Formats: sequence, C-alpha cells, structure tokens
Amino acid sequence: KKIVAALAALAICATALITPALAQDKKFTVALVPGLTTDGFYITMRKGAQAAADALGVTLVFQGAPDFNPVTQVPVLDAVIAKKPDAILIAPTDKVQLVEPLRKANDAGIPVITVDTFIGSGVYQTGAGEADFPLSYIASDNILGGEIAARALAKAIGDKGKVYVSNVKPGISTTDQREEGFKKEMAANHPGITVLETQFNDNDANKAASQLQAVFARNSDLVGVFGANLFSALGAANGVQQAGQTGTIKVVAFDAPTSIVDNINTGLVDVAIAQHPAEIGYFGVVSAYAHLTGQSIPVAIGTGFTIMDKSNIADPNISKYLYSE
Ligand code: T6T
Repeated sequence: KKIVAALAALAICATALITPALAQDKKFTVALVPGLTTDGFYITMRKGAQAAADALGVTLVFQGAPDFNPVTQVPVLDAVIAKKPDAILIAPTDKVQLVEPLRKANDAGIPVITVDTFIGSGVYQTGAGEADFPLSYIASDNILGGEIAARALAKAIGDKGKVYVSNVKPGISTTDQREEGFKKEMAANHPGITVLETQFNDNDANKAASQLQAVFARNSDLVGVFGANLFSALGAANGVQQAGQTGTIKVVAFDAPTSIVDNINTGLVDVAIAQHPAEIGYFGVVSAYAHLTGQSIPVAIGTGFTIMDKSNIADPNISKYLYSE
C-alpha cells in the first residue's frame, strides 16, 4: 500500500513538473479576421502578423469575408470560434453589431483583441462598458488621421472653397473617426472652407466615383474631396479624372495601395495618408502570444502614419509603406 501511495505521490509530482513545460511548448493558434480579404490594407496586416507568428512559432489562421459587412463577417467569426483558436484578432466591421458575436468568443474563453477597428467606445478593460471585454485595441489614431487629411486638403486648396468627405458607411469606428477629425479640424481652423454633406459609398469605388460626379454636377465650384479609406479615395480620384477635373478638384486619400503612386505622380491625388497595417498585425500576434504566455499587455497600442506626396513618393523610406497586394 505504501509503495502504491508513494508511486501515486511521485506521479503527481511528475505531472506538476511536466505540465508547465508542456504548456510552454504548446503551439498556439491565433486567428486573424480582417474587415475583408481583398483589401491591400488587410493583406499587409496579414504579412506583419505572419512575420510575428513565424518568429514566435505561432500558427496564424487568416479567415475573412469578401466584403466589409457585418452580415458576412459574423458567420466567418462564428466558424472561427467553433474551431477554438487560442486567441482571436479581429477588425470588427461595425461598432455595435459585432459586440454580441464577439462576446460569444469571450464567453468561450477565447481572448479577443481588436485590430484596426473597435467595438463599443474602443476603451477596453475598464469594467464599465458593455463592450469592454477585448484585451487590447491596436490601430492608427484615426481622429488624428482625419485632422491630418483636413490640413493637407486645406493647404492644397488655398484654405477656401467647397469640399466633401467620401466615406464608407456610418458605424465603422475608423472611418467615423476620420470624418470626425476632418470636420473638427475644418470647423476649428479653416473658416473659409465649406464641408458639404458626406457621401457614403458602401466601400464600392465605382459608387464613390459616380458620387463625385454627382456632387460636382450640383456644385461646379467643388475644389476638394477627402477619401476616408482605400476604396473611397480610389473611387473619388477616378471620379475626378472622369469629370476631367484632375488637378482642379484636389484629392486627399486615406490609405496607400500601390496604384496611389501613379495617381500622385500624375497630380490626380495630392496627398496619401498611409497607415502602418503590418505593424498592427505584428503587434496583434505579439500581444496575443504575450497574453497566452502569462504576460500582461497594453490595453491600447497606437501605430503611426506616413504622409506621401509628389515630393517624397520616390524615397524608399517612404514607399516601403505602400500596401502589399
Ligand atoms: O482604411 C482601412 C481600414 O483602416 C478601415 O477600417 C477600412 O478600410 C480600409 O481597410 C481600407 O480599405
């Protein structure tokens, strides 16, 4: 009996010794759910995430919907949750509509970190909010991004005239904040500029192009447009070109797909504000790994911008921030 008890005790000790080692050797799987799959911004974010995953021995799963829409993103998220990854990084496509679907992940014990966009107010882990359960928010400062866009457009149009914002749709944290920052800066510091009604394009560049022409048809004195994300900006620029107004109607673009280089060089786009999506993906995976291995992580991580125009676009230190395809 004594021997059996001693062996049992030994087994318990051995398990206690072995378990932490096994936990450390565990290969973690982190899922990255982008806003949509066919967007240079998220393709670049995935590259950064993959670089961190390779460095840390993490398996990265990239699964998303073909369009930027909660109706298509939620089923993808449900499928990801069913596979029980160790952590989820997600760019929620709506501040409100993704709260309950993400709570399911959290309730299932899967840590959630939001990248690029946020849910609720974007202030997490306060114990106060209905949507404060994500561990961290990793993104650009989008209000600042909108302010930068406003200053660039104001400069391009000599601080006077009519402009408008080409935007995706209300309810997306990033593009809502860019519009907010843009309008705040215009109202505070550019009294000679009139900001016309925002045009929402549902992330459809063709729609953004026809809206540009419709706004121009109603306002022949239109002098500028701020495209608040990649598709809004490309579409608005195409609209300016189709209207034969290249250089007359100034375009400030958020985001930096490779095609922006030609648009800058031909004078169709004055300024492009590149985000650093690879950094967002990299720090997303590092944060998830840190949390999974028992480290505390920052509740928010801010990444920067690179402002591109004709004067610097040929510089490799600038062009390295163009998005991958
Ligand atoms: O501007 C990015 C991203 O930050 C935003 O949340 C959605 O649109 C993009 O993906 C660009 O298409």
